[in-house]
Formats: sequence, structure tokens, C-alpha cells
Amino acid sequence: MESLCIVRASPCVSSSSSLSSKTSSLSCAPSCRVILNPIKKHHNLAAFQPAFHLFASTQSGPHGSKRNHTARIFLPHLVASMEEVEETYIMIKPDGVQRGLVGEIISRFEKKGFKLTGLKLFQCPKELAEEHYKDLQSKSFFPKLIDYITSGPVVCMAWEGIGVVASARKLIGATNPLNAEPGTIRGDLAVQTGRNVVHGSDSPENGKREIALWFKEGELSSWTPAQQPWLTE
Ligand code: DAT
Ligand code: MG
Repeated sequence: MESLCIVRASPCVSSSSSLSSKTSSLSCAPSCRVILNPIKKHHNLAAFQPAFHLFASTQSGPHGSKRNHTARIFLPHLVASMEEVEETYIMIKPDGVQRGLVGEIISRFEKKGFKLTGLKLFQCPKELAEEHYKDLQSKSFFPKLIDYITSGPVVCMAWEGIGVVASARKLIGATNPLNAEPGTIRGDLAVQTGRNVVHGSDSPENGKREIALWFKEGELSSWTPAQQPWLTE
């Protein structure tokens, strides 16, 4: 069995075979903070499964083989241990605006502790919707998706924070609201994939790409929240 640990911002893998089963920490270097998480303890955390691709380890074994079991784990405290500040594009879709859910949705990200750096109500032109969803161009539902996104104003937001991309996806929930966990935005507030109220970037790269797509220069604010020292060490 293997265990994952985080040393500063760098994930590493160590074999627990050399460790006692009761060991909860190990020392890599005097200044390193190490968290040991026996996979066995967490294999039933189904709610974390959709984020696998965002955190999958691609580390190869000595003979080039993938460490499949390390690729199948996603632990929230590992995210919390990351020191990478990311940006994500969150958009309240026209149904969320029409249904009066703007405050509710914004408040979930605020309460979590992420930082809002951009916010606007915006009528999306067709070309922008097509560019945003260009990866889905070949899908049969694409024309309906574009009609939906351009059917009324959307609320465009840029959010910043440690691990914000994956965490926002978890707050949002599964694409099909009927599969989304209660407690998530889609799980609590929507019923159909074609009316799933909110968008969230699916990778840090797409977070940057989408923020650049939806916001002009000067529309984003760089600021330090007063609560910052109470949120992060
Ligand atoms: P997500 O929004 O969870 O990132 P996605 O990127 O796969 O999901 O798809 C973008 C949007 O397209 C999704 O929020 C709703 C719509 N969509 C996806 N699959 C669909 C389907 N099978 N039928 C209708 N709309 C769909
Ligand atoms: Mg998507």
C-alpha cells in the first residue's frame, strides 16, 4: 500500500511498508510539513471522485508503469496543503439569474473563503458563447447550449484562491444536477443538465483562458481581503 504526502507544495509518494501502521507523520526534511494519508482510510470518499483528473498523479514507476492507485485518490486536506494560488472562471447561467439565485451562488464561494476579483452582469454574444464552449462544438446539444447561454444575462466572475479550481468544481457539483450531491450548488438548486445554473473552469489553464475571454483589461481587481490572515497561515 502506498501513502501520499505533501512536502510544501510538492506532492510525493512514499511507501508505507517501511512505516508502522500507526505512524501519522514522517520526516523528509526538518522544515517540511508532511501529511500521511493511508489510502485505505479514504477509498469510500465518493464525493471526491469527479476531481480525479485534476489531481491524478502521472508519476511513472521504475519501469515506466503508471502508479494507478496513486492516480485514484483525491483528498481535501491535500488540496488545503497546496500553496498554489489559482484563478477560476465562474459564471451564473441565464437560468440562475432568472431564478433569483445570484446572491445564493456568490455567497457559497464567498463563505468558502475564496477571493472575488471580477464580477459583472453581461449579455453574452453568440460568438463568445461558441468560443467558450468550442470543445463541445461537435456535440448534438451544442446549438441548444449556445441558445441557452445567450438567452439572457449571465453573471461573470473571476475567483482566486488556493486550489480554487477543483474546490469550485466540488462546490458546483456534477454536470447532471440529478447526480450532483446535496450540498452542492447544482445538487441543491437544479434538476436538468441543460439548466444547471452555473459554470466553473475545469483546469487552472482553462481558468486563465476563460477569465481572459470574458473579462477585459481593467475589469479585474487585485486586492487583499481583511480576513486573509484568518483564512490562511
Ligand atoms: P460542466 O459544465 O460540468 O463542466 P461540460 O463541460 O461537460 O460540463 O458541459 C458544458 C455544459 O454543456 C454543461 O454544463 C451543460 C451542457 N451539457 C453537457 N452535456 C450535456 C448533455 N448531454 N445534454 C445537454 N447539455 C449538456
Ligand atoms: Mg466544462
